[in-house]
Amino acid sequence: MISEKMQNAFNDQINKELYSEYLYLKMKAHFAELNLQGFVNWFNVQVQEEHAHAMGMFDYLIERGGKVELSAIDAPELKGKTPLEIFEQVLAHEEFVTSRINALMDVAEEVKDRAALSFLDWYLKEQVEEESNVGSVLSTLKLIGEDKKLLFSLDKDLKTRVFNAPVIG
Ligand code: OFO
Repeated sequence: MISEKMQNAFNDQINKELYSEYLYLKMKAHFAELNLQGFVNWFNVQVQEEHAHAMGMFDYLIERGGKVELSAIDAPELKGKTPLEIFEQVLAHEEFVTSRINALMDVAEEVKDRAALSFLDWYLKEQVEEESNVGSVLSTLKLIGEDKKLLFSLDKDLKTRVFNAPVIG
């Protein structure tokens, strides 16, 4: 049986993953307004990934005999309008999520929950990949600057991203 402290930490992270899904949905809608369909696709994949991250923890908590507690999801806010500003926000958000996964692992260590530690290892690796993916789009956006032709070419590239349902844990 999972400890109450570990259970609460997982429930808190489920909320954060669902917030991530919500934030990326907001960004998807923003790019739909700009009619940048490749960006829309990129965020659509991101939304599905975040949902999978939340559900991975949701199912794990149940498997461990814990209780899922769903709390209110904050309304997401955009901190800018341009693709560059949006991706700066995405990177900052992913760095925040990485810090929360680390904090969750700290709790697992504290309560000596080795099973949870091993489960969370997948999330830690996923965060490295997430930060790297986002960082790569951000670097391209910095190179593009104000060049609209290059922006449309990036938009075309982002259209090719596909969602592969992750095998978590
Ligand atoms: Fe769940 O990885 Fe992004 O936030």
